[in-house]
Amino acid sequence: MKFTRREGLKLLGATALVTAPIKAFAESHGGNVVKMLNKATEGKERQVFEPAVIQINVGDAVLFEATDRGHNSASNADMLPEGAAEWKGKIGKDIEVTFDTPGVYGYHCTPHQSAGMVGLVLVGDVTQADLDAAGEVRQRGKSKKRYEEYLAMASEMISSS
Ligand SMILES: [Cu+2]
Repeated sequence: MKFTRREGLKLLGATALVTAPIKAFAESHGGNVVKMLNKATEGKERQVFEPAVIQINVGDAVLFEATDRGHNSASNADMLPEGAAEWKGKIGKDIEVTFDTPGVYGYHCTPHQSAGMVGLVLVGDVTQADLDAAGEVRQRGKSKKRYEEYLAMASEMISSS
C-alpha cells in the first residue's frame, strides 16, 4: 500500500500528541515531515532523522524540521536519481524540499554523517533495482550500517505498496 498524504496525516496525528505546534506545522506540509533529532523517539539511537525512510509521491514536498538544534539535511551527491536537484539546508534550520524526479534519494546531516545521521526519500514508483543501486554507493562508518537497515526497510515498503 502506498503511503498517501492522508495516511501520513493520520500517523502524525497519532504520534504528535506531545507537540501540538509540530502537528499543526506538519499538516500545512501534507504530513511529509522528517524530524532532525539528537535522540530517537524510541530506542537508544542518537543523531537520527525520523522517519529515516519516507515514501512520497512525485511532486510532494518534505519538510526537514529542525526539531533539535545542530542538524541539517543535505542530499548525497552520489545517491540521487539522474537529473535530480541537490539540496543543502542550513544547520539548525528547517528546509522544505520538493521532489519532482522519481527515484531513491540519500541524504545526511553534514556534522553527523559519520555518526550515521542519514536517511532515504523514496519518490514515486521505486523498484528493488533502484534500491540495489543506492546500496552500491560507498558509505563510511555508521552511515554504512544505517543505510543497510534503511534500504531493507525501503525494500519492505515498496513490496507492500
Ligand atoms: Cu545532525
